[in-house]
Amino acid sequence: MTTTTAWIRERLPAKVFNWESGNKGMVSIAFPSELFDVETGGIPNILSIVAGNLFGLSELKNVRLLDVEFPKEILSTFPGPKFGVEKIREIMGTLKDRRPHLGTIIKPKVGLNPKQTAEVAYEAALGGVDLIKDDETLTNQKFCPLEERVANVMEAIDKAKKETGKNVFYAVNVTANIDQMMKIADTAIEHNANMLMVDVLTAGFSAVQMLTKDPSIKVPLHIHRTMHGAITRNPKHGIHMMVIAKLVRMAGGDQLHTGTAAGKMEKAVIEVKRVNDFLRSEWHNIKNVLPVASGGIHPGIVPPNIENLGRDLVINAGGGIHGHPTGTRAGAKAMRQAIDAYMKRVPVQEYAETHEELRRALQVWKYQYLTEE
Ligand code: CAP
Ligand code: MG
Repeated sequence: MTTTTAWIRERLPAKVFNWESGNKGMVSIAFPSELFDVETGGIPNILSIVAGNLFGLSELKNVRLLDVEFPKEILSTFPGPKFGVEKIREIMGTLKDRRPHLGTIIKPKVGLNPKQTAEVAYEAALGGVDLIKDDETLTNQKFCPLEERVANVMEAIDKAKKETGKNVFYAVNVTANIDQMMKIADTAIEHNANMLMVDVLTAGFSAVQMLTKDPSIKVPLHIHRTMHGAITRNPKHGIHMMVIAKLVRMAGGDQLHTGTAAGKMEKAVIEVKRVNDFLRSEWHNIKNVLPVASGGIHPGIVPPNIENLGRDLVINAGGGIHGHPTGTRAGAKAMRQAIDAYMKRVPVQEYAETHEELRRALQVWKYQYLTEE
């Protein structure tokens, strides 16, 4: 090409430094750090470079980005989580027993008004959940304006705390157009929101980083990965969840959906474990992240999820709580009882004999043995 220069030819090309032709064409590529603009371009620039046009090249029948490794000087420019697992456990008072946290998604996903949402939240809080979250599709719709919703739900959580003495997080979904997001996040914080949620793949990694970097945001960030299936699901083509997990950790997510060991969503349990182990591991002084298992979970499949995915985990249930025959509060209690049964190493069916809510739940949702595979 006539327009290129000696400097460009010398300094900028990426280099293949390992090619396992036998191994399905596993290739390792080194990109010179000069290629990146981490200060302003950040994660969007990184993705455009390492995960950009190659997926559309007709020469490549299939290509999958399995992992990325960053040098310290690039990682040190990213904020990382403000809280991490230990601080979140400290707030919830679970540092000692280290049981999994129980989360619930307000269901139905959309359609409830702020008052109705708060009533469901109140019941879930009295049932013993640690986290209540908006669903990924609920933001600031007219039938449930965010400002009113946050005010009502935080009031309900405070009322429940007077009865139980227990803290409960409410992850408010502030996913929005980027020029609106900070204003919406500030509104939520003004109404005492104690956690914010972002749909990272639809809003963008830099949206998460913007919230992390803002000194007025002093609450943990719950990261939902809706749309990830379009990118992560095909084992031959796309981007592995490990890449998304690393970028979310760099951008400052404190909790991240990573999949289940038993549930309704497509999964490769070994891969979910690997991603969870990374999120909880030491990584260049970047705080760790609490993985979230979610999707079709009910009390009958709590044991295989904890057994496979560990105790530093949020077990999240929407239908598995609000679908309980005697309502949300009983649904939450049944999930807590299933977690307690596991922590005490008692089979849930046996534990159900002396715990009514769990017994009713197991009549609706079948118990599943510890390991699926
Ligand atoms: C689960 C959920 C979550 C999924 C996301 C849903 O509800 O609220 O968004 O778990 O999947 O809308 O389906 P249920 P993942 O508990 O009622 O199934 O965590 O795999 O990203
Ligand atoms: Mg959802």
